[in-house]
Amino acid sequence: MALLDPLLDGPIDAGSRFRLRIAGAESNFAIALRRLEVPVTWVSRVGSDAFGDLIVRTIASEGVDVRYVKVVPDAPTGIYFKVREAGSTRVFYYRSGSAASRMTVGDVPDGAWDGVKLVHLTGITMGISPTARELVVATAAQARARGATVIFDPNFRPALWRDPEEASAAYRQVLPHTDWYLSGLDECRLLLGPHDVDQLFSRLRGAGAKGAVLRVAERGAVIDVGDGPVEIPPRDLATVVDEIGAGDGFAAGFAFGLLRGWSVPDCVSVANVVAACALRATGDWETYPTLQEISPFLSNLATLRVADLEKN
Ligand code: KDG
Repeated sequence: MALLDPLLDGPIDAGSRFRLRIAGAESNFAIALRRLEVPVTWVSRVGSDAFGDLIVRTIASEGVDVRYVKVVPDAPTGIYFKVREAGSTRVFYYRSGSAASRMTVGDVPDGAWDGVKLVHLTGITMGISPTARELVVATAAQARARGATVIFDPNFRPALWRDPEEASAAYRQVLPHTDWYLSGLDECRLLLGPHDVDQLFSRLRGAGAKGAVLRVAERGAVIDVGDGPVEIPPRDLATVVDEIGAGDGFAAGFAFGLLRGWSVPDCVSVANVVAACALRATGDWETYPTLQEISPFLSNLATLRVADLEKN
């Protein structure tokens, strides 16, 4: 989407000024992972308008492969606004009937699967239209059939659903194909019920997810290691300017570790670092780190392999 990001905190009013940016959960993820030097392809639809053009150009300029993005003349690019007040950020959308909402099974052609090791999908795409929802389920199933790891982040956005139950029922269609379910703890409770962490993990497993990681804001994230949940705290406490985009950065850091075959605690440690970088400015993705920026941190991870160091 195009993002209109306010220059000042406070309610929107006549004369409010905005910076034009671009953002969206999956493209945020794509940029974050690409900055960690992993080849990434992003698939979507944008309108053939100035915003669509800006989105494709910006994402391509980060080195993400955009060859499968469809630029369509019959629907506009979605837009969203942020409002930052009282230390937190709200978003609102103008995306009904957007180009992305026209996505459908078939938008991920066979050629897009060459060499794919990991697929990242979110519940936002499931919320924008029934055809986009089908695409997410079909892509997860296909990824599983092709032996790729599937990461699913529900990214529950209330504006896109009648209620959490509707969203939860949709997400359940993806869980049987999901290797890693990454979600906020509060979000998970909203979707699955007010359970303790152990019960949430067992419900997610019962619904088909092979593994799950629950983010707990400044405390980092909780993982399920079989004999009870374990919290992996972040290295430092981050200064929070704007929290939007942190979850996508977390997912990208986690994916980076998975692709290198690292232990789950190490994957979460990298995820915490990338997420913290997203918090330090108002854009969703602009402050995601490069591989070089985080390599001093990576060299302290317990399972880092010499081969990985040599690659860099
Ligand atoms: O996770 C960040 C996203 O919420 C943001 O980039 C916008 O994709 C977006 C959405 O639908 O809220």
